[in-house]
Amino acid sequence: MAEQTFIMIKPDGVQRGLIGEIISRFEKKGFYLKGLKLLTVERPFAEKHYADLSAKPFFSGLVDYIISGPVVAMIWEGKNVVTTGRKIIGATNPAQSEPGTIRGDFAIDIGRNVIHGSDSVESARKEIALWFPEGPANWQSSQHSWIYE
Ligand code: PCG
Repeated sequence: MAEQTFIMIKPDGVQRGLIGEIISRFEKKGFYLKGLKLLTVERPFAEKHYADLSAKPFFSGLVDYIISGPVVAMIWEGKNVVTTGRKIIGATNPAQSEPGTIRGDFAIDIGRNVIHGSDSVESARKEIALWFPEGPANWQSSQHSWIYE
């Protein structure tokens, strides 16, 4: 199966009207959207998603932020999508994100960094299983041979 990643537009990205812009960047690159939902998650779910960070001092603030409004959860698919998706998103701290990246263009503070993307193929697998227990959508793009050699 082609590589997949989990991408989430956080509540600030939704409130600021960035959903279309963000989807557009992944879509125009040539990645395929294989899952999409707008939902508000509850505290235990957000704590599970960020379980690896539970010892960090910013953990409870991070969870408050993620449950503060709806998020857009997505599965994106394509060659190298985990690493390339992280490049499209930019560095975690927007102060270090390059212009041209999503965070470089649209964010200022690390605690309001608009978007999340899985940091490895293994985290992607876990995050997709958590957010999309029903699995990805099954469709193939008719543009495939115009994007891949
Ligand atoms: P994300 O979702 O890519 O991965 C973990 C998240 O924790 C990160 O984006 C930030 O939203 C958040 N985060 C990481 N480091 C810090 C920090 O030092 N302070 C705050 N407030 N949030 C952080």
